[in-house]
Amino acid sequence: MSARISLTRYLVEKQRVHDRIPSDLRLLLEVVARACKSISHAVTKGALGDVLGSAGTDNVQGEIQKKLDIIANEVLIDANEWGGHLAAMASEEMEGIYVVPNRYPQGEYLLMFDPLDGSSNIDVNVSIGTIFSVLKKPEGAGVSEQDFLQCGHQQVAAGYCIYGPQTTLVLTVGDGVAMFTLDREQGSFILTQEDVRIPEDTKEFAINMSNMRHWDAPVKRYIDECLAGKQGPRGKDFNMRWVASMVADVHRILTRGGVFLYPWDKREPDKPGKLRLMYEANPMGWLVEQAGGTATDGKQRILDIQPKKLHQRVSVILGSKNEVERVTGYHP
Ligand code: AHM
Ligand code: MG
Repeated sequence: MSARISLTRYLVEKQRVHDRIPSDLRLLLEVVARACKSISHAVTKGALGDVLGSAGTDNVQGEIQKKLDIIANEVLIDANEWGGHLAAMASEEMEGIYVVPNRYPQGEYLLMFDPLDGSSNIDVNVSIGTIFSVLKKPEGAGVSEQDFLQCGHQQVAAGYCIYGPQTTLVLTVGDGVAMFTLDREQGSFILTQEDVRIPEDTKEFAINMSNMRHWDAPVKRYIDECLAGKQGPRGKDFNMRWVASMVADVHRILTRGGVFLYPWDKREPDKPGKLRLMYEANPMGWLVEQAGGTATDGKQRILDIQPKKLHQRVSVILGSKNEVERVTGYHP
């Protein structure tokens, strides 16, 4: 029987053999994985664990919080605050940053997360997930929100954990993408795929079609051409998928290719998009690039956008290289 490689062993080897990550970052990733395991347990319990439904509160973005949004946020904070590897955390569910309390040692990393992505799918038993991004804290005393405002290309680790038919942790530390499936009997994540690659071409797109009348001309043109199929300018039939959990849509793209779009639209013209740059677009953009795909906002590489605010929103087009380049090329 070939030896199963656990996430712990994978990370130890990344540190010891490949000298790819320092021990503090290894610990951080182990702790995030442990928190995801615990969120996965809560998700699986569903109604039996009284975790479904609304919490009756709004988050900083004015979105109704679900019970699981809050549970997942607390699990991640409780797991990460005492280990000494972090200086501060930031989350979709918290307005400001969470500085590690004085009673614990301060580390040199910053962790950002969307604790429960795909909130609208929680109660209907469809895949959801946790997205995370890790940055190095800039030199200097203390820690502030400003320290988080780094471009996505400065991330030192990023990933997500999808809670679906399987619980799968997907990770990059900048040398490719690896996937780990949770073995529930053993209680550990086991390496199930390395060197994940996204095919450069695809016949599958993902977009919320109900917003079509609000789109800008370049996105409308791209989707119109896909819909025209074999008889249209693309000369091939396209398939469509939209899970409405970014983790699930990105996971499918990492698995079999495709293109994902959540573009700016005219519903709220002052907002640059729906998805958040720091803890959704940046980590997903980096994973996609690490798997050979491309991620842009229609004009520029997502990872090169200089963030101005923690909860900044952004237009997102990512996935199979040739499709993302095509739709980006349609933008003036
Ligand atoms: P959330 O972080 O509050 O769950 O919102 C983000 C989600 C993404 O996972 C998904 O791609 C998108 O919102 C779906 O939006 P819509 O319901 O407009 O299709
Ligand atoms: Mg989200």
